[in-house]
Amino acid sequence: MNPENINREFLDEVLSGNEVDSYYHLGVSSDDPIVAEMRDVKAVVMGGSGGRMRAFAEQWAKERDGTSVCLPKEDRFTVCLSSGVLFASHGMGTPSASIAVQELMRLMYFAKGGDLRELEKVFWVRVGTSGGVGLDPGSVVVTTEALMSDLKPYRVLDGDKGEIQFDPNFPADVVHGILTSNASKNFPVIAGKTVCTNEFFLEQFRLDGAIRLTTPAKKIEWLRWLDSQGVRNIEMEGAMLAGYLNYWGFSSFAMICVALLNRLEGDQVPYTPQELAEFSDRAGDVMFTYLRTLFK
Ligand code: R2B
Ligand code: URA
Repeated sequence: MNPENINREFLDEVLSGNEVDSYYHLGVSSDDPIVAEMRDVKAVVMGGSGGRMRAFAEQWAKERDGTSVCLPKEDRFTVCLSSGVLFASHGMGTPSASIAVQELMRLMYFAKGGDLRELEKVFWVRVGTSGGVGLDPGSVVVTTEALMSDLKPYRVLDGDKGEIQFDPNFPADVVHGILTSNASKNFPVIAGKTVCTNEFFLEQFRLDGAIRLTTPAKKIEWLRWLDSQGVRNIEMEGAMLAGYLNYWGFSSFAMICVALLNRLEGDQVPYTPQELAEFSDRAGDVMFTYLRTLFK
């Protein structure tokens, strides 16, 4: 961990009981009894949709002969504690997901009593959907590096003083572990770079938005450039996720996304809810296969 990058000025006041931390968007506070039950959490699994996270938590509880308890306030995010794993939704896009990730990091710091050796053992993973770059729909991508649409790392504005940049890398040993534990799946599971955009239509060079700022030729040029740089898929949260987890110095985290379509062939996501669920389940399947190896 990087203790110098952890906001201990605030977080240690909470630990010592001088302050109560309200994880406002998660709907829980540091003095809530359920937080004490999170002491043994080994993994935080995140995904965009609350319904999917709740279903994952129930699936995990059943598999582990345990129970799943979800926090009562679900109007922003759904968070369920299930047999040593926290399943949490983060909504769509970096602004939403950054709130979930920061509150979950604070929550884990408190739940682990500020013990950095215990905190470091927590495995973080985002399971999601994406647009593939030159991939067959249904392929699963394990991200090696997540960059913004200009292939530069995640940045936040520093007022009028420029930008602050974050580390875009995902730990290579975890990527390797996910690939090897999933070697016998009957669909492709590959490693590659991921582009993380701030917009589903404009920054992903779609031709089917209400607003269109690109042309078919410019879109293909951007996608071919991504392809030539080793980018395999496009989504909307990964660069921030890698950046924030690297900032605190976590060493075990990943992003696993199914490609719903090949962007070189189109922009629309034309599937029925059932087909979509089947594709999304593949990312969950890959995640659970790896998660089980951590609970052996
Ligand atoms: C993938 O899919 C969502 C947009 O449809 C977004 O949250 C993402 O990263
Ligand atoms: N999610 C994205 O961000 N882009 C896609 O094309 C599909 C899912």
